[in-house]
Amino acid sequence: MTSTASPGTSSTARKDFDRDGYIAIQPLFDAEKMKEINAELDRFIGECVPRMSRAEVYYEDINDPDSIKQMMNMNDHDAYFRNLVENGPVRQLAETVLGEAVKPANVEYFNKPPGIGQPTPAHQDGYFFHLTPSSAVTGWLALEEVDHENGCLHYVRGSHKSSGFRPHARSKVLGFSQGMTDFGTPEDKADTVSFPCGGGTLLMHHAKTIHWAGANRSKTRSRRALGFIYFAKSAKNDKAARAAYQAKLDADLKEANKI
Ligand SMILES: O=C(O)CCC(=O)C(=O)O
Repeated sequence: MTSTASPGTSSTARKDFDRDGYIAIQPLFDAEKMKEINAELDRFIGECVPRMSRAEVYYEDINDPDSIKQMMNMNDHDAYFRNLVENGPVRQLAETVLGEAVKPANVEYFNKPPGIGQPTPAHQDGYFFHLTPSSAVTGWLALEEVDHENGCLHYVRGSHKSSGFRPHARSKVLGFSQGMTDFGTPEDKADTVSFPCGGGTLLMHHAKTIHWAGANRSKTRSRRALGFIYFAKSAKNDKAARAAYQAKLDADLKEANKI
């Protein structure tokens, strides 16, 4: 069964997060701040994308520059997004739910362009973070109205409590290199919660929380969001393993003419 979630509040954030593996703040940012963030994103695309590598900007259609589906490391390229991940309320929330100081790791852009936006396969982010323990969160900020038609996020409630990771294998979906191979058990289905939400909503999930999203079935609406990744200060980060994984992935995607 898929149910629609009720929003959490910041005062109960830690408790809700520990129980469910995610929280929702609806909204974290008001309409004026969202106008600013969306304008800064447009500026970023015009100014920064031309100097970013192919491995940092993915297109749904490699021949269509208007079909950006994902961007990585936005904080490395631009002071506005660096400040947003390092100093804003998203970081405060990450520290609240993890109960310790965090290291901002990445700002990503997740888009599903109208008509061609692919589904996001079920996965656990920590599978490719290479952290021990896998103590990290992703904040996911809706930049516009998101619903079942354009591809809202779904979480499997409580899935962060499992001891290890579920099995993953290479997925064919650009931007989500690993997908779960055993997703869809009766328990997965019973515990799935969907998050249609308005622009300005912030969802935050644990690195072990199973999540996925549908394709964008709208012919006219995009589905744009930002991801803010934070590692717990106490988690050990195997940078060499992570870099080796990324280098192999980049080489494979290049060979397949996907980037
Ligand atoms: O935006 C999406 O469809 C997926 C985002 C995601 O996997 C994440 O934030 O970890």
